[in-house]
Amino acid sequence: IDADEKQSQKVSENSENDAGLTEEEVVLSNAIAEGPEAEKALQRAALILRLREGMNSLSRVLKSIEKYQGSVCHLETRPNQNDNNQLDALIKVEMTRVSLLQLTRSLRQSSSLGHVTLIGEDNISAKNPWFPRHASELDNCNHLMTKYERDLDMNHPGFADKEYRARRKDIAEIAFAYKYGDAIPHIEYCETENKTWGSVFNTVLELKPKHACSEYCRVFKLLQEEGIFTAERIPQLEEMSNFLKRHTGFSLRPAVGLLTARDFLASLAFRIFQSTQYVRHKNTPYHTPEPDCIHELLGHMPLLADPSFAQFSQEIGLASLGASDAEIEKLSTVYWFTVEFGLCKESGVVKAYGAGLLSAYGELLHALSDKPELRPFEPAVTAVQPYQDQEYQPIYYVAESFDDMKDKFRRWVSAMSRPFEVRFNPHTGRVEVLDSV
Ligand code: HBI
Ligand code: FE
Repeated sequence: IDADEKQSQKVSENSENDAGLTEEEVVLSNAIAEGPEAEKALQRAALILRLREGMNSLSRVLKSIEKYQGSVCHLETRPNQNDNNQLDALIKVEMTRVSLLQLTRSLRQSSSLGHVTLIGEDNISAKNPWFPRHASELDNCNHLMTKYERDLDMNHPGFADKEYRARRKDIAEIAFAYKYGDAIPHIEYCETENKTWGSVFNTVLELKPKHACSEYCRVFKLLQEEGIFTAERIPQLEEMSNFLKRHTGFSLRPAVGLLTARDFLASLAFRIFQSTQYVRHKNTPYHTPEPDCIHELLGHMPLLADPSFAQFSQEIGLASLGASDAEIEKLSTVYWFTVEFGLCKESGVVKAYGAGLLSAYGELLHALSDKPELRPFEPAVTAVQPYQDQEYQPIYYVAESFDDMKDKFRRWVSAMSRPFEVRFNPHTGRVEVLDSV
């Protein structure tokens, strides 16, 4: 799963505003109201532009940026979906506020001349970043990775299957319509879908006693006893959510597909897991290029009912709120090597706890064979480890225990550059911000 995530991450995290590509009136949100010091300070901003004359427009835009003494920190373009002669561009610039104001004014004027349209801009200010303060605001945190945004990708196993695509569309509608506080809609899974679940369920059933960590096995058994985990039917997200609430206060909300790391991690801060509700294609029961509900239910849910693991998950989420893009990248790498592909030790024996392992037996057997390299989990090191999302991992990180992992993670996070701290208040369900500078 999570294929091509790295490549698509940057585009999607920043091109949120282009969803409908409406040419809305853009207002520069930060007025120059903070005195001469603030005026001199460099600030970053992301501009999203439609280049009506392709590369020609691009060079004109770059010249304007230069004219206002800005520097370009990041630039990417892609052909416009409706008109291939036009380009959509994301340009991150660094410049003073005054210059930025002048630049955006000039770009808006160019818009009227026709060669470029300023679709959106976002002042990336380290001082005042937006992030959700309450779970209800997660209604705004469901941006998809672009790869699967519209229709299924050509290499997707379900690409040529009309019926499958229609099914995916119906289930996607439910997630799009979902709002905080709603009950998670019931999905009537068909026989084929339940059969696919059954195949994966039975392999997990067979492999877990030997290879899964004790926390996973403990909750798995509970889920069986409650009749939620059976080989016959896919559990409903609503019943699973209620189960989790009783054990750790975690709950679920339906997600349309692979979300951006920032949005996905933010929900964890509120002990909410954004879970897909659709099922992988029937022809590839043991593989899915993106998360599906079989992966979420069999891989993630059991451990979210474990108190120590739930705490660790929430702390990754809290660390992500208001973090810089570079830090989000590190946090999602830590997430990758722990929540998705983590191994741990139990009386000297290595076991799996990562969801990507526990819901995919091929990689599970590979991880616990003598082929990959195993290293001790060390956040600072793990966070910068390049990773594989197309083939099995060559390296895995092994935790001593969930508590140890959490302690190490906490120590590492406290050294992050964020100029404030956050705390989750369980009584109000709100994230409180504590200024530390
Ligand atoms: N989105 N729906 C969904 N499910 C995930 O498991 C998921 C995601 N987006 C990103 C992600 N996982 C991770 O790989 C990290 O980048 C946080
Ligand atoms: Fe996952």
